[in-house]
Amino acid sequence: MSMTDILCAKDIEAALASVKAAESFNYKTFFAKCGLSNKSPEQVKQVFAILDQDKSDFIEHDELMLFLKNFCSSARSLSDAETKAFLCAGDSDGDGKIGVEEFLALVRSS
Ligand SMILES: [Ca+2]
Repeated sequence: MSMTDILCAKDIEAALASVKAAESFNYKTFFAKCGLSNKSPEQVKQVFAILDQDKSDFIEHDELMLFLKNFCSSARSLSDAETKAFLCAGDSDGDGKIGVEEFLALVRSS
C-alpha cells in the first residue's frame, strides 16, 4: 500500500508544494489539500499504517518528523517545532505519540 493507492498524485503534489517553505507546515491545510480530509475512516487508517513505519500502532515523534517523506521521498523533514506542534495537536491523551483513533480525530478536525 502506498499513498498514491489512497490519494491522488496531483493532490499530493499540491499539498507538498504548500509546505515547501521552512516552518510553513500546517496539518489542517496539508490534510485538506492532499484530499485526506475527504477519505473514509478505512482509508485514513491505511494512511496511518503507512506513517507508522515501525508498526508499533503509534506514530511517534521520529515518524512524525519524517511525515512528508511518506508522500514523496525527496520532501523535507519537519522541523522540531513543526513536529512538536503536530504531535501536540494529535496527542489528546498526552502519551507523547499518536494512536489510530487520535489520527482519525485529527484528520476529521481538519
Ligand atoms: Ca510507530
